[in-house]
Amino acid sequence: MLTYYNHLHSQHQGKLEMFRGQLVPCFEVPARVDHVLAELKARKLGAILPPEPFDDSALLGVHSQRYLDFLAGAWDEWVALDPANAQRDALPSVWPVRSLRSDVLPANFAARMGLFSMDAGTPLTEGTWDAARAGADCALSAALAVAGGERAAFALTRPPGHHAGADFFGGYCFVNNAALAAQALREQGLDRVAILDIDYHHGNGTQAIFYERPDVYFSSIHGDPHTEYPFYLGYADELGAGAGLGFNRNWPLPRGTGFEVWRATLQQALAGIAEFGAQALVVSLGMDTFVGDPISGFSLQSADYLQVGEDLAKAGLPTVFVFEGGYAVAEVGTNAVNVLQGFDQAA
Ligand code: OKP
Ligand code: ZN
Repeated sequence: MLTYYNHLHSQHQGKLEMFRGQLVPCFEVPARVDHVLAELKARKLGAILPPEPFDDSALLGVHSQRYLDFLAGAWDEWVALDPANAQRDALPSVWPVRSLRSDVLPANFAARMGLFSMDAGTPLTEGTWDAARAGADCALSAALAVAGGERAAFALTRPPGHHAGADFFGGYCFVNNAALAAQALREQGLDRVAILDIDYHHGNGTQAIFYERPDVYFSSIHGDPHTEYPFYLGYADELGAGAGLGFNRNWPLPRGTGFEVWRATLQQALAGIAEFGAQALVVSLGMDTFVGDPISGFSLQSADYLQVGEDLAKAGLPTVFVFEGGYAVAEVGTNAVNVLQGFDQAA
């Protein structure tokens, strides 16, 4: 397994997120990726490389120009409001819900924070853009490696990406790395690309980006959005729209779901991907399905992840793994690398 490691990931280090009326310490911390990196090295899973640099235009296949411009300049705008802001992260507090306009770009910074976001749990920090931008390079590098003949590659990066849409951040995500990888595979000449999202949370951003497209099939197994974040997307009746109808599948499962049911669902999702005729697979690899995850509700055990990797390998597709969630920090390295090792060991 070839790994592209985001050496700038720790530039994004949120302090506090809004939760039940309080600001609480962020769950999405740099140590998550540090543990995965350490475990990859300990098990000698393969080369660990810095990403190739890609031009900013590579992000435009997935994100809007005005959103990327906002992200790139947001920190400086935030500090310009008040020099004391340099000591605290930026969080949104107002949003254009139904009946309010999102076509107008307000001059007010708080108004634009809300326009380009979906929750108050995703702090934007001094280094957020640099970290997220380098993460995009990792995802694109992994996709190009796989398009060039590698069996698999892993984009080891944070912040995660699958909640980020074409023009919004949220759910700890800013740049949609999995979507960038899928789009890059398409541009490398693969006609049919599948994204399998196995993070505990529905990949609403990825789904939305490809919802009307028949060339990128999106399938997600996740906690039922009736009770779990992101709440407003991820239901089983979301099958795609327009030309994309039939190319989106959601597999919501109740809190408490264990490996037996989860794995049977994985087999169904993989059957759909096979039927689609995918030529390459992008896996949004969230490790928050783990029983010990502090913000999630499934009960997979560490050893189960070896089996997950093996099951993914049986799809027989060139595969890009993109790191997403997983907040049981002490175990996230073991669990993530179990998936990758299970994949590598399956012939
Ligand atoms: C990101 B990814 C916990 C609130 C959780 C957002 C969850 C984002 C998960 N106090 N809110 O999919 O792992
Ligand atoms: Zn998650």
